[in-house]
Amino acid sequence: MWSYKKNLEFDLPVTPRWAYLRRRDLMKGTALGALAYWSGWAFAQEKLKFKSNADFQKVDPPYKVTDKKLVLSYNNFYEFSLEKDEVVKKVAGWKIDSWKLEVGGLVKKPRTLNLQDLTTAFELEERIYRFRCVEAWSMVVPWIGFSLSKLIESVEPKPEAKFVKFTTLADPAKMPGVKELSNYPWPYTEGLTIEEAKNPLTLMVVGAYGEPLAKQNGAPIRLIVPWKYGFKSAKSLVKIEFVKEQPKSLWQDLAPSEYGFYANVNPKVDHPRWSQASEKVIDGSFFPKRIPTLMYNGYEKYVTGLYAGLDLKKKY
Ligand SMILES: Nc1nc2c(c(=O)[nH]1)N[C@H]1C(S)=C(S)[C@@H](COP(=O)(O)O)O[C@H]1N2
Ligand SMILES: [Mo]
Repeated sequence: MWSYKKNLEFDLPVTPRWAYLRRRDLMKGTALGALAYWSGWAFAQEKLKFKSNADFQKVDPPYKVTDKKLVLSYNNFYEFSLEKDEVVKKVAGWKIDSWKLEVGGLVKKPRTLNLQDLTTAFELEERIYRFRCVEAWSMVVPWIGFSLSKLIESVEPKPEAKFVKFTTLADPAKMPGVKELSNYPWPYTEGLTIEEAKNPLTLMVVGAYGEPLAKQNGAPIRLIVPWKYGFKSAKSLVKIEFVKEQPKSLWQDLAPSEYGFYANVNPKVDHPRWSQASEKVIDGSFFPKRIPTLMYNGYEKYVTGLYAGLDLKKKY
């Protein structure tokens, strides 16, 4: 048995390396692009004094980066299919090239980002995050994106803005799940408090594994909130709105007894139908390992300040 405690000694269960990527150069695949990529990487590492990735790879299973092939083929994306292995096939004919992300609501400077803006308007970084689905499985993924806080700053929320509502695409013509699951309250929506949205861990993701985000992972842009159950990390966003009241998500609407607004990873509070005390590591094996689940998915020290008044034995 490996010792779990040992892992907690790592300063960050997040990324040991944050890289500031110049994606356009990188995507061109030029030598210069590669140089910018790697020098940016080294620079960030030095500045932030994180542990090198080589060390990181030696630690026990929960921190091993998940094989890219698994992240690309084991997906929850109900707009396409309820079957995890079907999503990758069903996104094949779906086109995302005329994408628009609208940012508005209670803000002074609403804006609309087109596909190119998504990867150029803000500095991109790579972060390796643990990812824990409410279904009690987990992965570790090297995402590329920008801090949502930067986008929030740029639109200047009004003081009345207390929550952020995220809306994702629901196109019945291109997304078979939207048509088939006709009792679902589409579109898929999610919400955060404005403090959660501004937390430095909250990422707007446009890539993974050094490449643009795959459609099955929520291209061209998705949310990643690593201390919450995976369903909060909405894929293929078309709208971000600043609102006064707590927004109701698709899952709260569909199954309020099972899915709350906060949905913070919490090993002490079970799902009504299964335990949340441990999780299956998605490693491609027939009998995957189970590891203990950590409070806030291991990101406790970054987020506890957000939940000072909450009783952690209760479901939210
Ligand atoms: N629009 C949308 N976003 C979504 C979902 C979905 O069905 N539709 N599933 C959620 C759930 S339950 C999980 S676990 C993650 C899965 O992300 P991945 O397939 O990239 O691992 O996406 C989340 N975001
Ligand atoms: Mo999930």
